[in-house]
Amino acid sequence: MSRIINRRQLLQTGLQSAAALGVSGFTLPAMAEDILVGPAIRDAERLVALPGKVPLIQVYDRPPVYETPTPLLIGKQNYPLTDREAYYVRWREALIPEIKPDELVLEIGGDAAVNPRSFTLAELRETFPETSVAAVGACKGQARGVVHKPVLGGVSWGKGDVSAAKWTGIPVKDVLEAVGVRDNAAQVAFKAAGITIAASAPEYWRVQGIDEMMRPEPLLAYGMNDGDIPLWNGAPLRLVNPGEYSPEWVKQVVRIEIRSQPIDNLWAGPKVGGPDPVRITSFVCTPADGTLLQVGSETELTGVAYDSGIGLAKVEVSLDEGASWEPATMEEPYGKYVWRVWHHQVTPKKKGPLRILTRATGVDGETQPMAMTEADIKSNGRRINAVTGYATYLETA
Ligand SMILES: Nc1nc2c(c(=O)[nH]1)N[C@H]1C(S)=C(S)[C@@H](COP(=O)(O)O)O[C@H]1N2
Ligand SMILES: [Mo]
Repeated sequence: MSRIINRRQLLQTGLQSAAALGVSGFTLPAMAEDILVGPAIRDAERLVALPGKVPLIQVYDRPPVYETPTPLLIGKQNYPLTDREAYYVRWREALIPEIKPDELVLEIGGDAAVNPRSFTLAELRETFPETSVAAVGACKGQARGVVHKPVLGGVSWGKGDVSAAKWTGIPVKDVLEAVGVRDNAAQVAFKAAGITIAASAPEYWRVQGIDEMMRPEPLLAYGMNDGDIPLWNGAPLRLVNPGEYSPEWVKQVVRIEIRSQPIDNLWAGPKVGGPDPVRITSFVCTPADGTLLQVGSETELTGVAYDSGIGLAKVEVSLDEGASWEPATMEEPYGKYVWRVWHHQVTPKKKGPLRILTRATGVDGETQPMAMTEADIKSNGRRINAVTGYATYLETA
């Protein structure tokens, strides 16, 4: 379902929608005549399949915003990565074009580029070395729809606005160096192909600092889990920045600008983006929230834990609100930037609601805070990793 609302209606109801789309923090410019957006419709019980995807939790249908049910996060095809068909989906575009790999032309320019030029995908693949990296892609505001009452602003996500995949592509750095970076370069801006839901800002741009983009990790990816990237996840070319939150991982990149000045664009915001490392986080994937367990019978919890690439030392589980913790069994790491799967056996002793807390600790001693901080709440949970926020609620009979 979708609808077009006018400016007056936008003022009445739309600002909430705008906030729900993650544009809170920006005042919509006076030119914003229309914003094309459906109502927030998240219902964890209602799964909808996009073409080529398995049924996911539909948070919005327009623009497409779908979260992965936690039991599907750890996939089968490239264990423990998420299957391509189950990887979560998040767009601000009202119009998402289908671009075939041989149709893509990537333009590179900007006032701080020495030799602006364009590349076809074939030229990119011939010119630059291919590399792969497996990484967790975590939306900011992960789980924000379930961590706090009253519900925080922004997209009301559950826990599944995160996934893991192996991305194949070419280092951004190599492409920037080939074009030439002037000394006054401050930021790199990435533009998507589609048209956004905001009439005042139809182009979708995101920016990263030049230093951030000259690191070896950021990739322009054209492959996912040894196959093609699904349209919904940004085919034919997307930015991937391992270890960093994924709002800047622009999908369907068609233009890159190396700039001396910040770009004026609603979505890019006034600031130069990054670095923005993923905070240490853990939660239970199976059984799913709400599952009914039998008192006295053993159940295996399986979950994930991840950070920005520093490394995990342990994951612990508490059945008594954090009074005592038991260590979970961790699987071997798959890669520095990917989650680690862990397991833990529990035997519920009494009937009723059961709240399970999990806590990951890094090799540097960094751990998840028990509760959300004021700063977390003020920022609408944009980088939330509180233990109580990711609690799992089960029922026992
Ligand atoms: N073109 C485009 N790229 C985008 C976005 C978008 O709205 N449009 N959203 C960003 C955000 S906020 C997230 S969390 C990730 C989601 O990637 P996914 O849809 O592959 O899960 O894409 C990023 N790249
Ligand atoms: Mo996001």
